[in-house]
Amino acid sequence: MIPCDKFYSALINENIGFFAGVPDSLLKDICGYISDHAPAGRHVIAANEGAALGLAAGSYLATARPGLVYLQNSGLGNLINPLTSLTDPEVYSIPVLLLIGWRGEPGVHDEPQHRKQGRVMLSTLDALEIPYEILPESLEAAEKIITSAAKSIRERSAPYAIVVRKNTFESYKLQGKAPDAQLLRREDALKLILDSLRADEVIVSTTGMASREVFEYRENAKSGHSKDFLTVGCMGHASQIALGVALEKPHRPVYCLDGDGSTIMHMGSLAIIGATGLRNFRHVVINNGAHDSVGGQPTVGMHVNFSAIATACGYRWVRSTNDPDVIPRLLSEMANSTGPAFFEIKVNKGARADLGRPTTTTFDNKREFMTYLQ
Ligand SMILES: Cc1ncc(C[n+]2csc(CCOP(=O)(O)OP(=O)(O)O)c2C)c(N)n1
Repeated sequence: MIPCDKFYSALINENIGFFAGVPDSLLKDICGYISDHAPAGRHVIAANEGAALGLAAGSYLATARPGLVYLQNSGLGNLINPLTSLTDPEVYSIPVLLLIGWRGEPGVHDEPQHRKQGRVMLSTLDALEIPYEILPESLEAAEKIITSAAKSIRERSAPYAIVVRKNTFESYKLQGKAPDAQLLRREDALKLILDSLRADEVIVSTTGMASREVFEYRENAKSGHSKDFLTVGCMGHASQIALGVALEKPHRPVYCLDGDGSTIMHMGSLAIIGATGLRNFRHVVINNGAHDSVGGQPTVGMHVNFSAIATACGYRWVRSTNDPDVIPRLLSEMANSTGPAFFEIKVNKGARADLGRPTTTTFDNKREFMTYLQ
């Protein structure tokens, strides 16, 4: 396994000192190390992977030094446009090193949302004409890969990818502040929301642990899963899935249970929601200021005035709180409000160590949800 500090030093030795990306569970140790050690202004946890590539391109334009963009392979889709129309040798020809976490590697057990992407990732890189190397586990071999990758991006003035398998990096614990004793955890906030739902209300929950917690809540309550669409993949799009449902079912209240990282990833969607003026749309953003599901790396969530944004986008009922005691009252106000409604609940990051995963399939989930809506 590769120690994160040595990997980071090898990058710095190659004069790759600007970092941007969206964190990944498989890269959590190296992402955590970069978060704690890159100097201010030289590391940006980006809104999405395409934005990260934009940042690295901008840094290169200003310094002539290539940067590193890290991502989970789920984010390759977000990267394709800037890879083909910005950094590509036929456009601006900008060197950048990609560090890609390989979820869904064939032969390695993974969740359904990762399998296709895992299978087609190398052929996607081939199709994009991006050379790559799979990172070996030994430090010495890894250092050689970094050297040859750095040479390749400079000589070709184009991207090169290093693909990272599960368990390649040694563990590194992200530094963090102690939890705020006043705040709930995401799971407790979800419980209050789910407790408050009325019989005909449906939800679309976001990627990561939130959907797993919703699933477990329903299991424990033995209430079935037919009112929930669990967006296990496709990070950042839960609100638009919920909006599509809400448009088609204008008499049924539809809740989107979102995360701050997911909301920020495609924040333009808020403008679209506001503009629809849909009375039955209710957007709850559970803000823990982190990409909690993949290692807890910070988002800018706690620095964003989501309420002001939602209001400016045209949401009609907007509230934000970090006070657990007022959440039930505000949920009940939201249930009686004319939407689009927006409710930000600030919580601590962190989850139960024994949190499970959905035991039903994605197909069951889709079928039951559709049957319920019909
Ligand atoms: C396009 C894409 N990029 C990255 C990921 C990896 N990923 C899964 S969940 C998650 C964090 C989500 O953060 P947030 O919405 O704030 O929810 P939290 O985990 O904090 O509850 C990330 C980065 C992904 N699934 N898809």
